[in-house]
Amino acid sequence: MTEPAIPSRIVSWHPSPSRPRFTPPPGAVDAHCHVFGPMAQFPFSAKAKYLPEDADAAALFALRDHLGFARNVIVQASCHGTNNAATLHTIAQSGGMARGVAVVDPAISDEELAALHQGGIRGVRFNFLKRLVDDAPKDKFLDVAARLPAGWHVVIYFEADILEEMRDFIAAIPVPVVVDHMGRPDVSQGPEGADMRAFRRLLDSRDDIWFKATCPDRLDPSGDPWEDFVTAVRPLVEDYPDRVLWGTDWPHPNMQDDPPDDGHLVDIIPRIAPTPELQRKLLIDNPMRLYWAD
Ligand code: 0GY
Repeated sequence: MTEPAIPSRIVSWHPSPSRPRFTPPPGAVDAHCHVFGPMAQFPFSAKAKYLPEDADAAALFALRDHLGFARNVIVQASCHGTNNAATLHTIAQSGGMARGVAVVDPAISDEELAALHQGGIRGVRFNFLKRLVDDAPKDKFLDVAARLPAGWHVVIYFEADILEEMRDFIAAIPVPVVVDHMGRPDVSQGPEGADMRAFRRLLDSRDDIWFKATCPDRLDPSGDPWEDFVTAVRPLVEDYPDRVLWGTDWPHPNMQDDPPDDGHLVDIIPRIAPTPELQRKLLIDNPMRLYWAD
C-alpha cells in the first residue's frame, strides 16, 4: 500500500535577490511582509491552504538589511490561521523595529486583544480570498472591529471582482481601513480603467481608507519591470499621498512559480513615488503614523 502523500513545502521567494539601485530613506518601513514558522516551533494551521518552507525572523531581518530598510510590519499570513505566535515572536526579536497585524478569532476576549497590543500588534486582518480562507463572517468581523484597542485599524484583503459587495461592510467598519494590494485591480486596464475608478470611489467614500501600493508581481502579468503596474498605480500614489503604504510582501506566499526579485521590487518605489517627499510619506511618515504612534 502506498502511503498518503504528504504535501511538500513550497519556497515562494527569490533565492538571491539583487541589491536595489534605489536607496530607501533612513528609517524606511517595509509595511507588508510575513513570517512562516519555523514549523517546528510554530506549526502551521490545520486549515492552511499552502504549506510553506520556514521563513523566519532572522531571514526577514537579513532581507530588511540587504534592501536598506529599517523596520517591518508583519502581517499574519493565512497559513498560521489565528495563532499569531510566529508574528509576535518576530516582533519580540526585532528590538522595537517591527510591529504587526494579527488575524483573530472574532470571539477573542478584550484581555487577549490587550495582550496583542502589548506584543506590538496594531491592527487585525480580514481576509476575503476564498483560495486562502474558508469563511469570512462579516457580522462577526464588525463585532470585533468595534472592540479593537485604541489606535488600531483593520487590514482587509479582497479581489476587485467583489469590491461592490464589500462597500457596505467597509463603510460600517468603525476604525481606519487599509486595503491590501489596492483590492487587486486589473492594472492592465490603466489608471482610468474600471477597476481603478471603482477603487478611487472607495477611497473617496471615507478619508480614513488607506491602501498598499504593493505586489506588482501578483497584479501585473506583463512581469518584471511591471510597466502596467507603474502606469496604473503612480497616479493613485500621487493623488492619495497621505494614505498609502509600501511593502515587499516577502516571502511572497503562493508565488513559487515566479518569485519576484525583491531588489527589483524596491526599484519600483521611485517609479510610483517619483519625488523625495512622496517617498518619505510612503516609506516613513505614513507607516509610522499607523504603526508607531505609541
Ligand atoms: C499576501 C497575499 C497572499 C497570501 C496571504 O495570508 C496569506 O496567505 O496574504 C496571496 O496568496 O495572495 O498578501 O501575501
